[in-house]
Amino acid sequence: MRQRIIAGNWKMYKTIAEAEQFANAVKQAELSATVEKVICAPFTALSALSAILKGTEIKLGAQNVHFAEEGAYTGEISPLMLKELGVDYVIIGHSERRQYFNETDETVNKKVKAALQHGLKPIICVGETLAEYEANETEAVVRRQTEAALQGLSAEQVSVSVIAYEPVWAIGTGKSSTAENANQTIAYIRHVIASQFDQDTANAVRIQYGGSVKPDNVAGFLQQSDIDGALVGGASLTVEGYLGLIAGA
Ligand code: G2H
Repeated sequence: MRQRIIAGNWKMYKTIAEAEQFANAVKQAELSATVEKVICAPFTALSALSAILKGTEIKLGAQNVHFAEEGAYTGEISPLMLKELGVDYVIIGHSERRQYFNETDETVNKKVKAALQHGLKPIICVGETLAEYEANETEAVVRRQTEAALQGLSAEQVSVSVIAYEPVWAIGTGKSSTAENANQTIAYIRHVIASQFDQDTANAVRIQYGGSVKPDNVAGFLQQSDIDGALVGGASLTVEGYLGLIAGA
């Protein structure tokens, strides 16, 4: 049985004060124990959130990491530094990073390996652009991205990783994929993992859908056979939204 996982991806939103206000409010709420709950916040808010969320069921995530432990990499944050802050999860290879910050399949793979070596669980993002979708290349793209991201990992490392399928054309646009379409692609990703590793590993890995998920459509996605959760941007930014997503899951 795969535990469902709802992860908020705050992107470049919220000051420390705003993050603290959010966490103090969410902490008071009754949250479903069956769903794993994660907040992926900007680096600057991680320390404050870590202190507030300590001892709660809400886990902390970052949105990027460098692959080296330390070094002359101006402006970067290492997996060791995230671990020290009490971070459990890290988003790797989000399409915004692939699009605006030259993230490649190769750097994604290096970051995934580094995260796992330091006890951080990666949330690995894959997904096709609108042009690729229209050219019927969805399966080829998610196959390439998934195989590259997981290359060189052990089956055990893959089992604790999370994949997020986010069709780029559905991100922040209000256009979500249909639950059936998303499920079909996610089942295909599981099939890719079964070929690359084995069926048990493919059955263990959790695969989220992401792209304009909201409290009122999250249940439809999670009812599908292969969708184990959601990675949510916009709708996770308000306390009501985040609680609604968890309740809906
Ligand atoms: C996709 C998603 C979160 P949104 O980027 O990763 O954002 O839910 O705003 O489409």
